[in-house]
Parts: sequence; C-alpha cells; structure tokens
Amino acid sequence: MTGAAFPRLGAWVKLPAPESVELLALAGFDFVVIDAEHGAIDSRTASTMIGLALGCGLAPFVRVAGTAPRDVQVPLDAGAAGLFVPQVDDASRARDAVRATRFPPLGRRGASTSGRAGRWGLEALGDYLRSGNDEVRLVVQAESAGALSAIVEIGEVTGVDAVFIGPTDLAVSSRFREDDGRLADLVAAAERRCADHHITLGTTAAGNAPELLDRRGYDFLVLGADTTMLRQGAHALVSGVRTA
Ligand code: 3PY
Repeated sequence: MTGAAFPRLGAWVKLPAPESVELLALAGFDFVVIDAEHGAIDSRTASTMIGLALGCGLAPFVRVAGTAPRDVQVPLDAGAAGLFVPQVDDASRARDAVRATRFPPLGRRGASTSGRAGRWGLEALGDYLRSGNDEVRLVVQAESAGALSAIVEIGEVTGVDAVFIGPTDLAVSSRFREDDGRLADLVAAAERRCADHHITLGTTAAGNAPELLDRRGYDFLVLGADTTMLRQGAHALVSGVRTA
C-alpha cells in the first residue's frame, strides 16, 4: 500500500540464528525474509531478528506459514516491514491474506500497540493503525500454474503490494522440471502481464539477477539463503584444499 519503491535485493534467513541477519546486513542487502514457513525459526527468534534488522538498516520481512491470526499478527506486532504469504493461487486467497494483514476497514488484523510496531505502547493508536495499513507491505507468492494465469487479478487485489514468483514450488506443483521450456513460457507470460499492469514483481534469482532486473522487469529479488551461502562457502573452502 506504500508508494515507496520496494527494497531491491534480499536474502532468505533460514537458520534460527539472529547473527545471520547481522552478517547479511554487512554484506549490503536491502531486506531479509525471515522464513517461518520452512525451517526452525519460531516467533521469539523472528522477533529478535526483526529488531536486529531494523537496527542494522535492513527491512525485515517474514514469510509466514499461513494467514491465521497468530501467523500474521505476531511478526507484524514485532515490527516486520511486511509479510510474504505462500501459495496464493487466486484472487480470493489474496483477499484472505489482505483480511489477515490489514486493519479495518480493509481487513480484520487485531490491534495492539504494546509491541515493537506500536513502539512498546508509545505510539498513538491512530499512527499505529496508519502505518500498519500504509507502510506494511504484503507480498503474495504465486507458485502454481493457476496463480501465474491469475497473476494480474491477484496483484490488483487492494491491499496487495507485490507478487513473488516462487520457482521451486511452481516447478513442483506444475510437475515441470525447473529447466523445462514450458515453465519458462508460463513465467515469461506472467512477467509481461505484470509489466503491462504495473504490478510490483519479485522472485528468487539463480545467478541471473542482472537479466531479471534489467530485461525481465523484476522490481526485487531474493538472491539466496543463509544456509546456501554457508554450504557453498564451506564447500569451496574444503574442496579447494582437498583438490590442491
Ligand atoms: C519457491 O521457489 O517455491 C519459494 O517459495 C522461494 O524461492
């Protein structure tokens, strides 16, 4: 709902270690997505990570497991800059995500200024409600062929700020291999429709970030995960010595 540009370069935080957030901030990312859909990050750890990210100048998003009040309200009251909601296959599911995330009249998020989002009770209720509705970003994930066909209807639901194409679940749900040309055609058609309708679009990059940003119209990218960075860095170190 905010008019400001979406932060551009992000990373998944999958390890339940708040220090991951500090390391990613030092690397120069603009935002992190704390993954509470997969992995072992609980709401206590997510809250600590959100506070650290804010202190480091990183925008903290949380990918929630679902849109039940506890999935949504706990990270938002902890100060998350926004949510990623997985598996949004159609406009009706997008409206569910809006209802869970936004305060009335758009939604039915419960209000409490006693958390970080309400500056621990210092924020006036009106300011807390305004920032919850105007500044918190709602990103819905399109991860099925149906979601890609309905991407404009999904992206145009009032209260949705951006659509994020999830390539892995898309490949799994459509039963195409990730390198299948038919999958690439589906994604390319969705990219064109988003560009035509000015829908803010993101995805996970796989070493092709410049192409996605400069030629395919993406507004923001998740470049990798803390787990992958650790695994790849560790592998490079060990294999460099073993093959020497
Ligand atoms: C997916 O690719 O399915 C994701 O959810 C994130 O990359």
